[in-house]
Amino acid sequence: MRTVCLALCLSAAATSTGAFAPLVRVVSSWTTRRGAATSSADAWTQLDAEYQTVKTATTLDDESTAAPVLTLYRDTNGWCPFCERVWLSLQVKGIKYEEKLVNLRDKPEWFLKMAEEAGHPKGLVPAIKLAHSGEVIFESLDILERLESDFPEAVALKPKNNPDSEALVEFCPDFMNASASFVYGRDDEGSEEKKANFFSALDKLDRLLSASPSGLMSCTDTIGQADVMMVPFLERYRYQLPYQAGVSIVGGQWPNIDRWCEAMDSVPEYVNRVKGDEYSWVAVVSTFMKMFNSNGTSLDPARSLAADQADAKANMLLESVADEASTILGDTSEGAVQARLEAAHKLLTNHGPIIRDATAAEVKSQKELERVGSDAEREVEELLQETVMSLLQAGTDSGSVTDSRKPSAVKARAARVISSRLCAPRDMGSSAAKQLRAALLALEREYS
Ligand SMILES: N[C@@H](CCC(=O)N[C@@H](CS)C(=O)NCC(=O)O)C(=O)O
Repeated sequence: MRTVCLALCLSAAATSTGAFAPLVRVVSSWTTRRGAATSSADAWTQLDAEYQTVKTATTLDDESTAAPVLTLYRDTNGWCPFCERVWLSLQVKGIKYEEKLVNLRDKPEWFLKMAEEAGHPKGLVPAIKLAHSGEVIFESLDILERLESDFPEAVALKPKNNPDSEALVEFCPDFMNASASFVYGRDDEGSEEKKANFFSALDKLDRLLSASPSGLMSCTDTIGQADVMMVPFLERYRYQLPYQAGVSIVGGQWPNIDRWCEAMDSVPEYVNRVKGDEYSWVAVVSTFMKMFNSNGTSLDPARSLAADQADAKANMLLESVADEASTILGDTSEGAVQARLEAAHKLLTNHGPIIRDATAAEVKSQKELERVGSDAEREVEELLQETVMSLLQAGTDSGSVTDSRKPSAVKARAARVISSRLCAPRDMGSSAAKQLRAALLALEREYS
């Protein structure tokens, strides 16, 4: 699967230089080419051919074609923190896996049967199935143990003879308890005490992290067990707690937590596929607040203000991507090129559902985001085709030359809707999402 190969691709790609020169020749004006296509299907076929050419020019020969050694079962939305632990471990260890996504609101029969047979009738995710034996393992921590023992040749995550890192692993359960009790129980009794416990857990985490030369909890240059166990939770707290609870865990009293966030943000296996990005976490805050509001659907004034602030921040984040679009799309690093290919591939393989979502009359999520109307399917399709071309041309000479565009309010609106709907890591990795948002929002400005 492509997601599995990406990390390997990127690290090996760092050694190849000048691989992108052919791109200037392979991509030509999309408007001219689309004009020659006789149908929308033809246009997609042409774009797919362009994509294949660019991919061949930029993908390394040593991309592994080995069969997956296990299957990972994780949630469809990419929100489950326990799945994220296992997912990230697999990426870091470089273990080849395939994925099966499980809709937690309507679990498939085959998954429940598999869980029952494995002695886990509740059927919680994550789970893995080993290809060689068919053994199915549930519970994130048990899975992490098995990945460590069953794949001794892969990168080890458990600390060895590293007391500072061991202290961080040991502290994980206490930190998780103190944080969960505050974050998910702050409206119950004893909220001040829960907050004090959470803050002293953050103090301790910061103190323990001060011993790490790299800033990571592994206390080495590569991420380890404590990083993998904690990041799914700290990622949410970092982006959502300012709105949900008026607490910022970064940018204030815990400098080593800041340092850890920075260190994690430079780990490709995390950022390129597994990480939930800031926009996605902030954009769902108001929905989560309404969903978990004990008074039904109307929020009290303080919560309502916090929800509005989160929505405003989400819009600001999109605006800053729009402002920086040319820099983002002009990035010719291997990581950026692979991210653009990932984004282009998603549009090529998934344009039907994206068009339906952008033009739907009745929507199930982000209901406040007004869609473009069901009569605009053709324009949305054209916009997506132009976006693919812009992703393939970005960073090349052709990328800086834009076709002159007639203003189109529908296309401009569609570009905004699709970037707002884009959720990392549900739809793609955060690096690919950044490139796709930049391409869409640059087009939004051109069409406005
Ligand atoms: N202790 C489990 C917890 C897993 C868990 O709670 N998974 C949730 C998703 S975050 C789930 O599957 N929920 C579905 C359900 O409750 O039916 C682990 O570490 O793997």
